[in-house]
Amino acid sequence: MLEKVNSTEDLKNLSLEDKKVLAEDIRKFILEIVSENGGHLASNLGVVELTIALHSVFNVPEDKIVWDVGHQAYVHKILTGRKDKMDTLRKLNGIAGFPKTNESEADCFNTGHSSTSISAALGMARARDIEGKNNSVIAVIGDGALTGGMALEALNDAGYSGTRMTVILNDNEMSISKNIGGMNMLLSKLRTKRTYTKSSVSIKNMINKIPVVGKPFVKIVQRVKRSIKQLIIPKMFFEDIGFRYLGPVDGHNIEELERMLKITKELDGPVLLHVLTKKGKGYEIAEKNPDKYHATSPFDIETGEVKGKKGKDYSKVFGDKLIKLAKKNKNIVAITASMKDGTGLREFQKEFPNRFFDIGIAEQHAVGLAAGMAKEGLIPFVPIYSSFYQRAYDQVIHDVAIQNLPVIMCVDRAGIVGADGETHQGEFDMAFFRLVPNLTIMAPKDFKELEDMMEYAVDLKKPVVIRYPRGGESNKITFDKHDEIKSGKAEILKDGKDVSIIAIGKTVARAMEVANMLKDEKIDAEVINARFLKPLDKETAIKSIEKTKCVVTIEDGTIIDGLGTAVKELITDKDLKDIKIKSYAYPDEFIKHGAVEELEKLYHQDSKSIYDYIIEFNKKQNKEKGENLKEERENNE
Ligand SMILES: Cc1ncc(C[n+]2csc(CCOP(=O)(O)OP(=O)(O)O)c2C)c(N)n1
Repeated sequence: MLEKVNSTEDLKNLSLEDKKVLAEDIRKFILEIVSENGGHLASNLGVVELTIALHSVFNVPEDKIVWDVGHQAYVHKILTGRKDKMDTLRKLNGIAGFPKTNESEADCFNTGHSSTSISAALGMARARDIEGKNNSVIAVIGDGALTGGMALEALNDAGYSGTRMTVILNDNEMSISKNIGGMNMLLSKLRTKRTYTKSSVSIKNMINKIPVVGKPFVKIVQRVKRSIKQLIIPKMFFEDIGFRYLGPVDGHNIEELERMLKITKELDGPVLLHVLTKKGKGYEIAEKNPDKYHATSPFDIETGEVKGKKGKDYSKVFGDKLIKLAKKNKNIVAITASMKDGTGLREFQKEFPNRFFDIGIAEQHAVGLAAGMAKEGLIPFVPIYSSFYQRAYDQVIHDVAIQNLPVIMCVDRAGIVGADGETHQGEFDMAFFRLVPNLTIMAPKDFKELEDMMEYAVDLKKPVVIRYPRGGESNKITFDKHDEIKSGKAEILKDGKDVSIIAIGKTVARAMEVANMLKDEKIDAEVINARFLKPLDKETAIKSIEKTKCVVTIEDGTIIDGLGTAVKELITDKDLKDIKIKSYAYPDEFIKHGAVEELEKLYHQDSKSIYDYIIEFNKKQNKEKGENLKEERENNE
């Protein structure tokens, strides 16, 4: 059936039975693609029928479908003309893992971060009304994403505004792991609404049968009736804030879904359609472990086993070390914004259930909460991915830094992360944290240094940022030397006289690699592991730069306002003369998706590019030196 469907027009011509066959074909197809390329599996398997129904009832691009997070948009991509390119999913220059307006006009809005869809959809609906158009606007949001503050802000506005739009709540009871929080409690009541409605009817009947003796009793009965209704028909939450609530509907029943979607199309004002789906639907291994197959590396379809050995990574090292620290210090607590697996906290939760807080997809709240805890004497560790720390920027400044509170902000997935692309690349954290007063910012060169930095951070009793990359240590360079971490002190890993290479975090290994390559060319590089972006070890940097007169900085982040900028500022501030400086960092643009190694080459951040530059520079310098000598000799003659 999938062969016959190349567009949403083809889909609309299918019978219900054909659509059911199509759903199974799509599942197989997604399984094949994701098992090869890696990607978001369970969420996509869960929305196959929903997406078929949406495209059967609505017409894109006139109608707008905004996918929250956008990780579940593979089915939408398959149905909107990208089927034949799906084998390039998440690859360099291939189909992106998230909606992209520049990829297809069917993608009406870029997403990647959670909880943005209702705001964007409401914006589109208001634009439609002002422009006098008539199209439908739909936000598809998961129950996990609904825990994000921005989604709740948007519901608040949309409900009150009365604007015609539909919010489809795709409720699978899961965020990446089990969903949590008060909103989840409300949804679990709604999920069983039919039974509640039945009991509501019988209770009403019962109350009506009570013989009424006098007016006061009638009033009491009425009040009781109202409060029982509130209690047993929880849909009232959405209705009370201005939405028409429909559902819950079986999200794997295409016929039922289409029927309900047609109703939403006809209704005026904001509608919330509650759809119940199963994450991983149709692939038993993922159904049983939806968290493991939320996002996955390539895997074997038969066994579900992830292909290629996955070694230890920074998140695991972080989680293990945190347990050790927490055993020694009872004030240490951990907070996650719905990412306990990604950030390595699963074991910590088991070990210290009372000192672990999964607070939903709510990065702002995570940091605000940490600030409150720190104020009262706790030491909160808050691991959040670099790109999601963007959400909590004001909380870092307003709640943590101004009050100089000892919150330890661990920036996981810092730097280029690869296949998830521009919304997920962690290229900005050094830049946006560097300008915040009171922050100490560090990045470790390897696992051991991450552990040392965590210990140092606990002792410091001030706000600290520790950034570390996705994945593991360099497999080319290992470090034996680990100087004690001292405030604002860099570490000289190799003495040299020809060029100073100053690097931070993951790129320190690259600096060593380049230095080793340069040895063969008789170029003697000094390698400095900066360790601290802030405070920068100015003394060590100046001493080295004055010796070599040539400095190369390397960092895994944007060119603006990172290590390179800090060293340039130093050279200008100290008025160091005749210094040549070259900074390796990512350009002032959003970095697209592709494998990390490919992107490093593409943006000339790999060892070979740095090596080539230094060789070229050295040649030029030698030539200039030669010419200067020649000139001197001629002048003397
Ligand atoms: C701001 C932000 N924080 C964290 C994430 C990581 N993340 C991606 S999907 C997801 C869970 C989403 O759950 P839900 O909305 O219920 O969708 P489902 O996958 O269950 O369909 C999380 C936490 C993100 N994309 N954006």
